[in-house]
Amino acid sequence: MTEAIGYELDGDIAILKAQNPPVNALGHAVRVGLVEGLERAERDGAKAVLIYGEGATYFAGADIREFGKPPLEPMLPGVCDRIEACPLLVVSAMHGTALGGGLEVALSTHYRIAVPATRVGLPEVLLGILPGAGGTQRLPRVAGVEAALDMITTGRHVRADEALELGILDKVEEGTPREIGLAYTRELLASGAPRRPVGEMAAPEPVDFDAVYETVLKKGRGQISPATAVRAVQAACELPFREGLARERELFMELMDTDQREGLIHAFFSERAVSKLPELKGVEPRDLNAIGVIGGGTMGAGIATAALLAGLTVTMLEMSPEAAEAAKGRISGNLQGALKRGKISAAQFETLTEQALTLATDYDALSDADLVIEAVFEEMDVKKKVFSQLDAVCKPGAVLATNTSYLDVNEIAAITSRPEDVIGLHFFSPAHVMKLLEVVVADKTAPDVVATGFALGKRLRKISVRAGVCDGFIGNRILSTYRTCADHMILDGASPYQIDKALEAFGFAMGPFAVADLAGLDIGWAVRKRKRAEGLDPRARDSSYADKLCEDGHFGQKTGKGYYDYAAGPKSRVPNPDVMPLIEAERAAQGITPRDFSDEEIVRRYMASMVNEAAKVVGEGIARRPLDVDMTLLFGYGFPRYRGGPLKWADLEGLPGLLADIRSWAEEDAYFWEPAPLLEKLVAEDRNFDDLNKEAAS
Ligand code: T1G
Repeated sequence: MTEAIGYELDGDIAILKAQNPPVNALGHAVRVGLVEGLERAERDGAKAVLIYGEGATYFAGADIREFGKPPLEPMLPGVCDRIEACPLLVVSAMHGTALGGGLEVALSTHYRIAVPATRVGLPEVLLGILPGAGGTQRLPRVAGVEAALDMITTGRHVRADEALELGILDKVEEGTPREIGLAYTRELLASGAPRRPVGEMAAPEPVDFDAVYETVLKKGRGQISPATAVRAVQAACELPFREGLARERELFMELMDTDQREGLIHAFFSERAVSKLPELKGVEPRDLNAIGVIGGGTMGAGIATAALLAGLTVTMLEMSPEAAEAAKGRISGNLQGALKRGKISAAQFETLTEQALTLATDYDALSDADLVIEAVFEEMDVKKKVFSQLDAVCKPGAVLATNTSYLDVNEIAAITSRPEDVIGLHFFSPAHVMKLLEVVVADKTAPDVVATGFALGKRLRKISVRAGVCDGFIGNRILSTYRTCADHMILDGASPYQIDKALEAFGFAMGPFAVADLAGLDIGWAVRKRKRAEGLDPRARDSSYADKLCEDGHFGQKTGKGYYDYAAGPKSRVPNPDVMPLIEAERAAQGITPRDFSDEEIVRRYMASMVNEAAKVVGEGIARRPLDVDMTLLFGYGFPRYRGGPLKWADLEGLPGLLADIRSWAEEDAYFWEPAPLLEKLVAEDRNFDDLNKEAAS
């Protein structure tokens, strides 16, 4: 027997307990242990076998770290078939999260009991694959086709009470998995319950699979695993069980061999690795119970809402009682949304707005706060005034944070007597919804202040990314570059609408011009004005057609018109007819003869500019690892998850080809397309961004 599976005999019952922390992943040793355990139970003359998991959970799936490595027998489909065929009664007792291969193992046992807090699911499509150990054939037989299609194409985790209703579970009982498992198995033996192989159950009633396939494919916006999974479930209805399993395997192996699978697994592990910084090993964060927020506009109210929902007490500071009440109104509005979605109860709503939230108009109210986040107007003088006040009133050891999205955090810190306590915490709007948090580390920021920033991020369930100080940190700096690339293509002949269509086909929820309309064209306008005031490099291409749009009062969705006209509502945008004449006039003024762009070229240039700037960001140490950039773009800039992020995409595309394209475009614009030194270095050394991620992890 392997250590991964413990074996005991309790009377007539052989107990197989999984001991593979942290999540009892079904790695090779676990699979071997399960098969050997069954054989031993049969040899020992047991009447039944109970399978449960020690620690946090029942099996949470196949061991994802084994993907892409040479397969080791027994493989999971074989293990499930062996369990189902076992002549003894086999029972699963579940707790925690029985996911993927874990639920497939449970479905291959003859009876399933669980504790009430258990979640079950087949989330394989979220990893770019599909259930590959019988889940697409056994789940429809116990829960019906509709429920199976819903669970398999969404990957959602189903609560125990719903799983009981669906017939996935036979019983739900309070207690430990071992206790309820043993009691239930004895009950089954006493009642002479028969073995109940799911594979021998009747094939489920079919549905219109072509229609389901089309709907799921459209919803995937380019991700193919959910739609492919529909065809596997279809096989459960149309083919005998064994042939259905073979069809499932075929489709599983097809998906295993896709870039999307690589992209999604990169995203899975990177979102867990991004907040684990080697430099913070052993560094304890400071206390974090009471926080202050200065400025109750959209961002400040969103930050306060996220903190309240995370169980922190919040003091909201505004310049007047009216402004403070308005801030409270915004926060209540946000919390109403959480109430509507069932995230909080009416009683919790009351507690959060009436007890956990305090309004103030005097800085002294922040004297006891553990951490204060400033979210006031994005102007250096205003920020400096705020931080001088904070420096005067906040207790020693309080963390002073700025939510600036562009300004120099070192300059802000220098205005205080305690720059080591100053950090940037860059939230994204709406701050109580968007997952990304850039933790901006200034030159003098103390390690335990950085650790406190990450602790807050974890508490707010954010994806926290460490960023160094530069104009725009990681995300906005890279955004500014690929947006500039789009503007250049506009000048040279492409249209905003063609560019948006091409990037949406690539997988972005919205193209750059639709995003600009959503965020507000006045933001980009203010940035262009600031950069021009600071002095643009004479080699930089500039254009003013977007300024004219703003001068005419068109700021996008909030004014009803921008690049698009939203007269018929945000969802039914149509091109604003005023835009193209402005662009054509700009081209004429710059003496540019427009040319055609293919969608491929648009995507290639757009992505290459993103990758090139991202390589500069990593090369300069603004981002510690390439995966930090990937997670920033995934969780803050709508980058399609199934592509893993821009630098994962670049690795899959091949860095030499990208660099060659960048060098060829540098012949037409050496300033914008200056190749990133890191990109040149990696290509010269035949390495890629993933190599850097691995080195950083070792
Ligand atoms: N394989 C390997 N490592 C895993 C893992 C897995 N399946 N699941 C989690 N880990 C690691 C994770 O990287 C982290 O490591 C630690 O465990 C704790 O995880 C044939 C082929 C179970 C809900 O998709 O959704 O079965 O960072 O931080 O928030 O059909 O992990 O500490 O080094 O996420 O409490 C299907 C994936 C696989 C489930 C727990 N299963 N896991 O969440 O902890 S495909 C899944 C999760 C499959 C078969 C196919 C979550 C969780 P580290 P954590 P958590």
